[in-house]
Amino acid sequence: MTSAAEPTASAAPDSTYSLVVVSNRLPIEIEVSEDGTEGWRTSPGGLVTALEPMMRSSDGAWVGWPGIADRSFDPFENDGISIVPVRLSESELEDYYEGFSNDTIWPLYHDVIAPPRYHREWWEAYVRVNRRFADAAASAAAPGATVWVHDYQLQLVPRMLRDARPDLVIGFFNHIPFPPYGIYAQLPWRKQILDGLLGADLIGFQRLADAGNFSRAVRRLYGYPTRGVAIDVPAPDGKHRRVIAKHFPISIDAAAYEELARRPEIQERARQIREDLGNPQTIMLGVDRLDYTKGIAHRIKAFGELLADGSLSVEDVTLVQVASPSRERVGPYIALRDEIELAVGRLNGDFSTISHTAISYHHHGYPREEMVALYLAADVMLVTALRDGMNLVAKEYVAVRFDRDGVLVLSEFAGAADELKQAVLINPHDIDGVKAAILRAVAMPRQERLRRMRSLRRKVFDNDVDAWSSSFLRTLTEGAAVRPGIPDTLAGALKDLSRADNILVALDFDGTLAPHVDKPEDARAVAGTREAVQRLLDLDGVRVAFVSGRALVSLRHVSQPQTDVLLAGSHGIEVQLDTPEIELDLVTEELEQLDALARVLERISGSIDGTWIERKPAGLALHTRLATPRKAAAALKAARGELGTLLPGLTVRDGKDVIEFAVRASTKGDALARLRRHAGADRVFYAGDDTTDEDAFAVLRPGDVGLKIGAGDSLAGYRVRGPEDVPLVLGLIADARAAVAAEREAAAGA
Ligand code: GDG
Repeated sequence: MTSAAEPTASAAPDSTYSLVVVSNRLPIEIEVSEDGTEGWRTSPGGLVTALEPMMRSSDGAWVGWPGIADRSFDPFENDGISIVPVRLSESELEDYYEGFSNDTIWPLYHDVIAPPRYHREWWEAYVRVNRRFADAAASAAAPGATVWVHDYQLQLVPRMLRDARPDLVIGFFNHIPFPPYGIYAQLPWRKQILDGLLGADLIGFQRLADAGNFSRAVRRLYGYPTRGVAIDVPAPDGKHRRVIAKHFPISIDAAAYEELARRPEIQERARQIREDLGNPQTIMLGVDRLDYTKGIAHRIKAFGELLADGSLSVEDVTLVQVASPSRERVGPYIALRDEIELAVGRLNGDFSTISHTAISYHHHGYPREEMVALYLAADVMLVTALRDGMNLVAKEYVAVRFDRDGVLVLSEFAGAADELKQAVLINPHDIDGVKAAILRAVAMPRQERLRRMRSLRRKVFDNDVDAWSSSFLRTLTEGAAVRPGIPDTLAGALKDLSRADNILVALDFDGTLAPHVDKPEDARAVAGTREAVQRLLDLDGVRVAFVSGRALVSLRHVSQPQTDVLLAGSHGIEVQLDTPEIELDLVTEELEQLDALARVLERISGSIDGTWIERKPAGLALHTRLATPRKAAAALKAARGELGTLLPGLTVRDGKDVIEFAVRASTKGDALARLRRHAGADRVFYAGDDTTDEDAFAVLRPGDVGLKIGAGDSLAGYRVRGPEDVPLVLGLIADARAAVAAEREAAAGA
């Protein structure tokens, strides 16, 4: 399970890490061998596995506590990842970790299953330690780096980091639930914690409901406007900073679990476990940290009643319960261990026989291989959490069952229940319901088991931990990280651009000048666009063009351009360049192809009922919606067949009940090239938001300026957040150009 790795002392951090992960515990811990020498042991948790490749390729550092109190360690490199250890004293561990994290926040966030304890000195230690983590992260992070903070022990770190380093992109992921306001409101430091979290650009939660609870708490306590996943937080400059609060259900390295399960020695171990248990018909399994949130007592109670009423017998069914030691110095955990072990002892005393034990109970941590063998041996997996952020055990069980057998009984109070709907879902508080679910699982026919497990496996493999971390980081770096306002570098580039003799300012419409709307005909440019465009049109040597994938007539309708604006519609197939008429920019050969195309399709549609043709600027569409399926298929086949031979170069697009043939595959890049020629421009500014705009960015030349609107990969050199920023950018071009003109005039006069 573990591998020892010697640190290399040479790699001290130098503030150049572009990805910094911050978590309470480091992914490694110190190991003292018998002769007293110390080494570092990797703990291969899911989070490390998920982030490792990214950390390596993007120059990553991990900031966290190394698992031993009162010891300082210099930063070092371990297995390709830079490690930045944070020192914690024994009393800080008591107050910050065992106290505030595990005896205040943990019970509060888990529906007050145990009463949270509020102590001011715990809170003070929490603030102090969070500050230390934030400082360590701030000094490790390169300018503009991405910092990903994990979990409930570090909720103040995002705000502390943002204040110290406004240049950073900050993400936070909460591994445990976020409670409803009625519960959250108990927390004496409820406003400080929210403010701490709101320092992040993106706050990730396990469930949709958690993100909703968080947004509601922000509305109630701060009154900030929230819309969907977005929260607008007032910024010091009087503007707003957009924070996204969204669910990203965590997962596991499913393939790695399956790989372990396929190993012959692990399968052999699973067989051995069954034999050692006396070959019962059914093995039920529970695997949990010994925690009051996991509903271990509820599971034992239900099992005990089933044994008592004779529905199950110890000859047939054994429950294996792994309760791995956890937080053993925290009061409620000490009491819980006594409670559970009393219940197990009683039940075994009442029902076990010399040859059959009712509950095989283990208060140990096991190597992962042993856990996988247990999952393989278990016919029924019991996850009865009273509240759980996700519950990875449920997903691990599913990943291991490559034989598609086994039944998962899953609490609806575990985050995993949102995805794993084909499990037997239970309310663990309803003991009769749990008993019925256990009986159903024990007796479930093989066909049903296979069907359910197949669907569960699809879910777990489709959304594995890799998908989880990439989706979080993508949202963080592409979306939330687009800062409002105009970057200084863009302003500088626009000044340069405005020195050229002739400039073309070419603008996509939907998503660039106008926000996207549900009905395309309702799209309108944001306020201020028309005035900004007019200022540009009034300047010498500046031309403005609108470029769109829309048909030109539609572009004209929604953009209502001033007469001097050049227009390119249908990705450049149609243009209107200082003429009153739309030009269909087709060469003779293309026009001949269009005629031939029309002749073939007219003949086909004329001979097959329910089909008709639609003319497009550079092609035709054959619609089959009103034809019988057989006739529709015949029409499509004829069209494809005949045109494939006659006009092999056509672009073909299949749609629902329609097939479209075009003689020209024009792109916005072609459109921009045409506009550049027409305007005689030395320099071009192009702004767009869509993937089709990438064709235009691709034809920009040195000195041109490409501006991407919003999130997403782009070839453009600059980016702003949304259409509302575009009039400001156009205003900057106009200002810069006017200044150049004034300079030139002054120089000419002198
Ligand atoms: C928190 C949230 C959320 C347990 N015993 C042994 C062992 N384990 C492993 C399991 C699993 C992990 O520990 C436990 O993960 P869970 O998700 O079940 O629960 P928490 O520890 O409470 O985790 C939870 C999670 O964070 C991730 O976001 O899902 O809701 O509470 O991987 O296999 N592993 C080994 N030996 C043991 O004895 N090797």
